[in-house]
Amino acid sequence: MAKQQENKKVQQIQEHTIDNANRVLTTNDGVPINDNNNMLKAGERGPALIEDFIFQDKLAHFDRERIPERVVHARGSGAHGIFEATADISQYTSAAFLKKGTVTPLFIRFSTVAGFKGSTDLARDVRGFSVKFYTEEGNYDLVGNNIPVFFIQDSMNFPDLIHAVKPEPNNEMPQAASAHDTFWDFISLMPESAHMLMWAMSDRAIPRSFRMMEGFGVHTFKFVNAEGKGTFVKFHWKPKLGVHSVAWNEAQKISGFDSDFLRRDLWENIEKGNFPQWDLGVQLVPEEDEQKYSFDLLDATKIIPEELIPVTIIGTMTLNRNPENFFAETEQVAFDPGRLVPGIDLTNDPLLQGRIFSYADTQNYRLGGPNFHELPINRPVNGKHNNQKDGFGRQDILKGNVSYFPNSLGGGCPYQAMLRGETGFKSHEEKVDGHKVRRRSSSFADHFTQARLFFNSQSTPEKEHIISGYSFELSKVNSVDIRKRELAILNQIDQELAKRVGANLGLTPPEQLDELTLQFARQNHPEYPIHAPKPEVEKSSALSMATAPGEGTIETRKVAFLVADGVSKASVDVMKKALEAEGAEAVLISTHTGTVKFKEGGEAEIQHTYLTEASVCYDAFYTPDGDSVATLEEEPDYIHFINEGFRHCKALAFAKGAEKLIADSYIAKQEKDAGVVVESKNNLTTDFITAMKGHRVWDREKVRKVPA
Ligand code: HDE
Repeated sequence: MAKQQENKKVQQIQEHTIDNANRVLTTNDGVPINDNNNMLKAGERGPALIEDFIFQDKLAHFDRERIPERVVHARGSGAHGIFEATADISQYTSAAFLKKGTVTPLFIRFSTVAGFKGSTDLARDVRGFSVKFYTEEGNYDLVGNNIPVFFIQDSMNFPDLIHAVKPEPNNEMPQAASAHDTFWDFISLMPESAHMLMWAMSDRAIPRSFRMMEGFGVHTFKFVNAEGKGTFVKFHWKPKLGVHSVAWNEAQKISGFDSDFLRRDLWENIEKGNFPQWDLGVQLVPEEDEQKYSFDLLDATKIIPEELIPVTIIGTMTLNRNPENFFAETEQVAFDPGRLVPGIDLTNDPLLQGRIFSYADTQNYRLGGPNFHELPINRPVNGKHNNQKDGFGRQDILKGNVSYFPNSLGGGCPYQAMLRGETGFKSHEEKVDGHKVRRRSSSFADHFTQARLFFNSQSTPEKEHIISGYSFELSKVNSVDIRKRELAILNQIDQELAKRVGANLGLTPPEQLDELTLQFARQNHPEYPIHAPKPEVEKSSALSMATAPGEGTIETRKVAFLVADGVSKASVDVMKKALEAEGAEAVLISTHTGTVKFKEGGEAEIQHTYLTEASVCYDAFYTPDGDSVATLEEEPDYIHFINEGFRHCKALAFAKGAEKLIADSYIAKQEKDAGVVVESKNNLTTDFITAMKGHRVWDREKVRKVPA
């Protein structure tokens, strides 16, 4: 296991960690068990006896092993790590963990939203990106997503959104998929979802790795400095490995070959010591500028374009340790955007406000009562001291006879921070003056400008993928009315987009929004549709994965070396060495497990075969020289491997003697392709590495005719 970093949280968790090595098996009361195979019976063939407390102890616990899965974000993967603050931002926030140089332990959980706990990792979906910082001033949870906006603006619509996207209630289908009628019915009646849908239909919703995703706090929050001055803030996590996704056809196949693909990728890389890192960045808006922009900062369906307000990096997160136990840590971790620390506060974003109720409420139910804070993964490292007591599963043992405030018998303790000249958490003082209303602000009424900004900011292949994404999803919708309703929304964003999706559905996009859509939108904005204000920014390179930061590394990328007995060791080694120097990983795939025999003598261990692995689990492919080439020529699964890798626009390299294998594949039909590296014409290693650095040769899709 990778070396653990020592910190307070690691120590705290270790105190609760059990090691069974050299221990006798006991009951839950610690009584050593003599026989764990047989129930207590009246005679060898007789009935079981009710007095068998050992059997009861075992079965009663087993019967209660399951807890409710999370109502959303049920499927997740966690890791421990640290955050190091690297910039002085004390003029904006007094948060102690953001003080330059401070190192804070943390736990992260990535998740999909719609699927059940056992569903696939590569569903088209938003990914949760939740971070719990165990700061010296208590736990701070930044519970975000890998997409910076959300489907809806007001919390009141959340249960409906989730009911619409989850499997349909009559037959519980489909699993972990938004491509069905109820989702698009809801979405097409809610034009405020237009921007989020654009992201969800893009490749952002099918990440190559959790390690290669951006994270966003989504809402606008507030920093508060020592003088009590507030500054609006949006949080961004920027991955050091760049932002990368798989292709949709690939995602569907990965789901079949390895539904744990993203979980495995995270786990294995942390085990190997490839600790993933993200920079934490902030966009800061002075309070005075709250009303300055064409969009409302409190509207969670809007971003602040980075061209308008740049992202300032304030620290780095490193994930360096896998959990010891999935249930105890990843399943029982309880995130809550209402876990704030001094220096960070909420805003009046109506989506954020509703979350403040929902998370603690759901934990109270899911984790069986009010003492979930005492679970090791949730405990603050600075201890908790209050007068809350009792309840199911209480673990802390409170000393003394005082459990109320104010008191004199306990010396007034635990004391209120202000009574001893300390600050503690103080809500930011903000003037609030209004009528009690159930209404939507008119500043929330523009639904299409930023959807258009997103679409316009994409590269050509990314646009094509968005068109395919909508076409796939809407083709799975049975109701033609719903399809048309959504096409009308697309038509408000971009006519070409609507036309292309329409053509795939055999429909002409309606000019105007559907009457039903208008009817619903007018419930919030009677004057709908409004004349949208002119945006400050019409194209943003930060929104495209093709231009997002972090490009150009192949660190931790997995390259399949396609071999068979008789492969040349020299040909394997030269590429392996070059790739490993760049931090990539070579994985030998052969016709059988065990070992592969080298032409020069000697052998190497094989973990994967053409039967057990598929091209979709790899980033690039190399076929070395040797007698293996003759075997591969006869191996249909090998041909399928390279055809499919080619179809998914990945880099392929062929050593000289292996080049003839191209003739048996569809690669032969392409004239020129920067991602196909052949030793006779290229520099085998450096050109292959350059091709891999581009992630994918998306241009290949234009001429793709590969039936893989
Ligand atoms: Fe959540 N969300 N959410 N959500 N959410 C939950 O809390 C909820 C929203 C997000 O890894 C639940 O502990 C409401 C936005 C993540 O454990 C629940 C609303 C964003 C996770 C809940 C939202 C998120 C959750 C289910 C609208 C991005 C996984 C289990 C008002 C900023 C946390 C749980 C983890 C989980 C409610 C909207 C992100 C039911 C009511 C916006 C990453 O409390």
